[in-house]
Amino acid sequence: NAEPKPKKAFSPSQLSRLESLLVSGDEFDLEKTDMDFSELESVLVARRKQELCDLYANSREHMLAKLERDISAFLISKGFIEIKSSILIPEEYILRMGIDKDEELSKQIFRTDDNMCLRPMLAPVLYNYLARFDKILPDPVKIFEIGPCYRKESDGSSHLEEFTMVNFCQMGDGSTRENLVKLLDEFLTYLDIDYTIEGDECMVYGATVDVMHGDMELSSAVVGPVPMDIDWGVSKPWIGAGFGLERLLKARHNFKNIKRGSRSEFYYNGIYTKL
Ligand code: ATP
Ligand code: 9VF
Ligand code: MG
Repeated sequence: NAEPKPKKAFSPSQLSRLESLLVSGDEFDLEKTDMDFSELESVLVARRKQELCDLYANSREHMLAKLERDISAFLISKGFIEIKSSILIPEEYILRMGIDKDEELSKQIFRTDDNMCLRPMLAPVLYNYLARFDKILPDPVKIFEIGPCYRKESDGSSHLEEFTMVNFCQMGDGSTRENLVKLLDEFLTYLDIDYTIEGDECMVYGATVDVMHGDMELSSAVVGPVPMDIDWGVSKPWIGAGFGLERLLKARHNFKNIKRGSRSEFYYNGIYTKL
């Protein structure tokens, strides 16, 4: 008739160590387990080492890089041409996107010297490509870019200061809300991620079509034209969407924190590497 062992509370540093080691597939509940710290730690360390060895033996692909390759392949197969532009952009592009000095997003910009900044979004250079390719390529013009973006952020588990965006857009024939929603569905079905669609408002574009995974925004998508198009030399209807790749990974792998799937010194494919 054994009494249940009283649960020993972990110290804050033990809890943080165990939380780093834990992945969503583990069965342990840190609130309820009666295992002691070193027993649990050694089980988790052994599992994580095994998983990293399996990765090394079998795939050797970084999940963020792999997701970028998969998204590129998907969009290229749908007729979008891949762009790689500079991460450093003129600060003036921020203003021209309608983001005034006193706006929240303006305060989030990492500025460098010479009136340049780290891009917080891909849209400005994509606008320039649309304007130039419209004189060269047949209609509709379909383009995309995937790459790092930077914003000063203060809150937690779904925001990174360095994240990866994909922005795809189509200008000209077929730029309807119906085609946008169809493309978003094909994209998320291809990635095998559940989603819902919500209407939202943002200061840059006005009305947006937001793609949600539970409470987390995966994407803001827009049906143009919008008034600022004229400042970018664009005068045809367009549709476009911007997704954060680390948020897609967080949704797909059920990560508690977005940093598990980000560029990181400490996590490799969601696995803590201080083992
Ligand atoms: P939020 O309101 O969640 O801060 P946002 O509406 O400011 O995001 P957008 O400008 O619409 O973000 O950017 C398009 C997409 O880029 C977002 O839907 C999200 O997936 C991703 N994203 C934006 N900011 C971040 C960030 N700091 N960290 C990770 N992903 C981000
Ligand atoms: C929607 C997310 C302005 C014609 C080059 C394409 C879009 C993407 C919104 C992004 C942003 N817009 N972070 O525009 O696809 O710009 O706020 Si275009
Ligand atoms: Mg948004």
